[in-house]
Amino acid sequence: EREISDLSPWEDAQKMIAKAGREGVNLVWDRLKDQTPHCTFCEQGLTCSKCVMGPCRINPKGPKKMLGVCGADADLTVARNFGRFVAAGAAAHSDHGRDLLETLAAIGEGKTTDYGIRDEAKLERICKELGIDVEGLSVQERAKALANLFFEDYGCRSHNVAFSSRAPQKRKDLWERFGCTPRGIDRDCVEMLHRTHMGVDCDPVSICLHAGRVALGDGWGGSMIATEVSDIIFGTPKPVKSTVNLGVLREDQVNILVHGHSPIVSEMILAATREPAILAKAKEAGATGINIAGLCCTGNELLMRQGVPMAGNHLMTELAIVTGAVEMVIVDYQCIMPSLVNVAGCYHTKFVSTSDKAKFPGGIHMEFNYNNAREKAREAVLMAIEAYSLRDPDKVEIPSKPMSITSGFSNEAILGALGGTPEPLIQALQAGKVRGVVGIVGCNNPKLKHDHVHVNLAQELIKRDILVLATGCATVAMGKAGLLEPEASSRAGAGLAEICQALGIPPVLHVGSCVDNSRILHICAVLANYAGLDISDLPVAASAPEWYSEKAAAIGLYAVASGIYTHLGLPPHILGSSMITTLALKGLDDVFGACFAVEPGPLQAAELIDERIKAKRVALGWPA
Ligand code: NFS
Repeated sequence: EREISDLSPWEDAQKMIAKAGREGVNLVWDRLKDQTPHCTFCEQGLTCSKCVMGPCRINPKGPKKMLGVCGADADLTVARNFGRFVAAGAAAHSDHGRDLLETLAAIGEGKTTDYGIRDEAKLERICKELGIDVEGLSVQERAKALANLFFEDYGCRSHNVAFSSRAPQKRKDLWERFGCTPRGIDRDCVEMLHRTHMGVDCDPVSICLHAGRVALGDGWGGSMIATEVSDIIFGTPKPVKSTVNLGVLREDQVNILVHGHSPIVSEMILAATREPAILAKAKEAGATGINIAGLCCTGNELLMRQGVPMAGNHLMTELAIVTGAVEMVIVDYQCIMPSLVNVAGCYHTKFVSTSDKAKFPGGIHMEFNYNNAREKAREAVLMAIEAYSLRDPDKVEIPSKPMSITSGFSNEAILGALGGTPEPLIQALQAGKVRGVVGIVGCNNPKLKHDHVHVNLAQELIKRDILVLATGCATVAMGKAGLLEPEASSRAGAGLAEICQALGIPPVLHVGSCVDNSRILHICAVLANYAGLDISDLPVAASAPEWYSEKAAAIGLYAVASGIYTHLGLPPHILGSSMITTLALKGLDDVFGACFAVEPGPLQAAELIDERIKAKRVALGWPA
């Protein structure tokens, strides 16, 4: 039996878990308990239900069931499952990117007045970077030309996705050598489904290398397109102050939570809450205003660009509703637990879905598109205002005081703070004031104590003069621990503290949502290109300490395939194959110059990462 204090270290989470218990609300931890112990075949990746001769469970130790009905052994079964796992994650990021792209095309073709271009300079810069002749083209024509170029990246005729041109030449050569150059984003995902159909690719290593290609098509393709096009449409982030935890909810206001991933819907909801006529309605209903706060990555998108407060990360999504203070949760897609509809049903909370590809029975569906988004957003906010009168004050408990944070560190902002060139950062790295840079990214997983690994790993790394970049749900953990404020430099080692104080920045920089891990790839490429190195030569690493999702697996794999050593707090379902496990933990080093490490303990993980950073520094002739 796990005590509440074993589930989460935070006051807001603990109080809401207790409240849910009193009010009979079923939570993710209850369901995990019911599901434990898990099927050991599934845990090891040794089940196959991809055809109807099965389903099969492979027992590599034998003597019976060593092969599936088709003859697939443990290695092939694990590889097929993992390949599809990565492809699903890459598909999710890339399809999200496609929605931004379709919006960009609609702007370019004059089909929408609801959306426009907020960062014309970035549009121009990226057009030029990718070889579009912008001379004489209007902003609208540029948007259209860039959209058309990116649409090609999704198809099957491009030799490589456009942004792979950002990678160092050595990296691109290596991708060519191993057949990992990402071609079409959709093509490579589809090809993974094809290869893993019964009787196609029966070589586990070949499937894994293609998984690398699929993942690279996400990192340098779909995700990077999502990031850059979001900046073009909604603005490139600049440092901004905000707040985090369930204390951002307001007892005296209409609370609307945006949840999901794309900024397309959440930006419109935010805009609607700022309209005077709508605000007046909220006041008529007895509220002092409308409070919008974020969950998960669409929250990160609004936080980065607009300074909108974050209510919580993945494991806080049910608990946010348990406060009884939320009038509406409005979602697009990804990481939205289906249970939220039931939790919302225990309170007065309206649950609204907005995408035709993500419907939730029991919720309210309001389909948003680029023609009706502004109107639909108004409708939704008015519905939330109506719900305010249904709030039961006896059920309301806002459990904590908000923590303050700084966000908005896009690469443009980081390089801007450095005077427009990576030179000062290279110098700091060379001198060992900043010994390395680590991206701590990804989710929460109820199998692990909430945010525990995120926070303790980050604290340990900054102590060792390693700068941390945070994205996704890791961000909320960092914020709650006070690590996203410049004052946290006092918790860093002397060298990192000096740099942070000189620049007025925190030792943990929030660089965005999960698709914005592409910003980390990009800045690694900028550093490597500037120093004439490959990414795998740099003293950098990544960590997804509490990951759960297919998307996180795609991110981990594109990081490794890009040359970035990557720590995971939990293994993917591959342990049933010693061949694939050895490949992941060692063999990939010989292919990509980087591999995975699996370690649930934060201090041990910090040690592993530090060892790797030391080795890279020594190889460069820099002080360890
Ligand atoms: Ni990333 Fe962001 Fe969070 Fe995990 Fe889900 S919200 S896309 S997948 S849970 S970090």
